[in-house]
Amino acid sequence: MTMEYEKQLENLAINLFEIDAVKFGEFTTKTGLKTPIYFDLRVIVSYPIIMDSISKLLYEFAVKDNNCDHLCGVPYTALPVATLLSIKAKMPMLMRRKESKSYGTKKMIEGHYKQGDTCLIIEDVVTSGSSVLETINDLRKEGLRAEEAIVILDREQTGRKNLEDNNVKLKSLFTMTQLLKILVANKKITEEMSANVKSYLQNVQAPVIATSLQRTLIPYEKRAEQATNVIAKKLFDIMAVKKTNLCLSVDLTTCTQILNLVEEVGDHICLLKTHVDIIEDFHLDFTKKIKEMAQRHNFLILEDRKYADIGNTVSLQHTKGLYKINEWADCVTAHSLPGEGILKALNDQDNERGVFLLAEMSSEGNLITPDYTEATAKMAAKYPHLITGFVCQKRDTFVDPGLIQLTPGVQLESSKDDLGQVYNTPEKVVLENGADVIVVGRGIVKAKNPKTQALVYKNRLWECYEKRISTSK
Ligand code: 5IU
Repeated sequence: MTMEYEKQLENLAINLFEIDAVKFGEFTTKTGLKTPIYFDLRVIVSYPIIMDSISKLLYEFAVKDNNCDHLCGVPYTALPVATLLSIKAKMPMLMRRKESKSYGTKKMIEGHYKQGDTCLIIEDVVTSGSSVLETINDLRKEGLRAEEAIVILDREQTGRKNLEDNNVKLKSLFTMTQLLKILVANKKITEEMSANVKSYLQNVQAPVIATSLQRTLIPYEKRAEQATNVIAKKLFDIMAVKKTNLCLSVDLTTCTQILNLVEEVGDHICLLKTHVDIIEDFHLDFTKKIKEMAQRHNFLILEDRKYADIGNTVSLQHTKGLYKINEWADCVTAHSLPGEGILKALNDQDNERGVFLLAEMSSEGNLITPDYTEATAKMAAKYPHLITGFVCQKRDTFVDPGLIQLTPGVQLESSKDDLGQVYNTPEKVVLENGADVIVVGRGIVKAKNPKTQALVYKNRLWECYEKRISTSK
């Protein structure tokens, strides 16, 4: 860095002190903690010359040579700063809404962008990194890549680590240590005050934020120990023992076809997913046979029933009629749409059972919004003993390592079907999107040799998982 730059940085530190953007003394934080230092960078909007110097310094320091497609300020303080940088760097800006949306499909991110675009984050002060992560999570939900953040000041209280854990690199104009040094050298604060602030910051570290990325770096056998639902625990154990995260979606229409295929591939799967209502010659004897196979080959059974009615009806659908699903399925899928009643109906205390709640779908044009996904995760959190995990497409859906991400829409041969299904590769769903158990249907069922193909999927998916957990070592 040039002398000129250093000088400007020093001037900025002094200016921030003089306008009371940084204050020393005894303050009480929002959470009731006493602190000897307090930042309020919101006041900078009243000082256009300081705004100008902040944006010039940030531009020189981190924006000029950055190749991101967009930049986005964390609301609110950083918004005007981001605007100035966007104009200076001719880098298009995105805006994230802070308020929760009041109606359906209103977007959280404003501006024009496409999936896979990169976005640089601008923030004023980082303490734990949680505000930066909130903005990043919303951007990631929209398919944007946000892996770099620049801030005016890093308080050096775990923010950097929390961001790194979420695959975000942090650059700061000042660290707290640098800021204190400048202020002491310019006789704005005493040595004692500086030492006082440093010891405070060392003792009061911001909490480490549990993240959805961390969950995906933990091996299945460890996650089994953290599972509350018995079926999640069993499934994690089976995956670790059999070294497979493959779920076969056996969408065939006669009992014999299903039983023959499962006999062939049973050793390669951890979970068998059925649609019992598509079987033309269904009889309860079939469920006995499939259960016997599940025991022999050590896999669990998921009836992909996608319950979506009021609790009372779901309770009847689950226990009565032709299929008696509650008697043989280890777990079922359900929509969160009708509300909690559906979970109350499925909350069978007497048996070891689980529910995968639908938080997202793989099909083109489905109406699920990021808000719906978030509300689904919140609803699940109230039934920890019942919920095995989520059927979803993206890692950000949940944080708890004891839950399982079940992801359908995987095929090696094609990228979609004629009826709206969208396929991804094993690499994409496991490494990028955080899938734990991966559903493959026609990729295996319609293959010339399903047994060989099941092995191909099993090996490729497991390699992806091993690669994923190895990045944490
Ligand atoms: N399935 C999806 N996408 C979803 C949900 C379920 O494909 O979002 I929720 C089911 C449908 C089918 C299986 O039974 O997973 C995928 O089969 P194919 O791999 O043949 O597309």
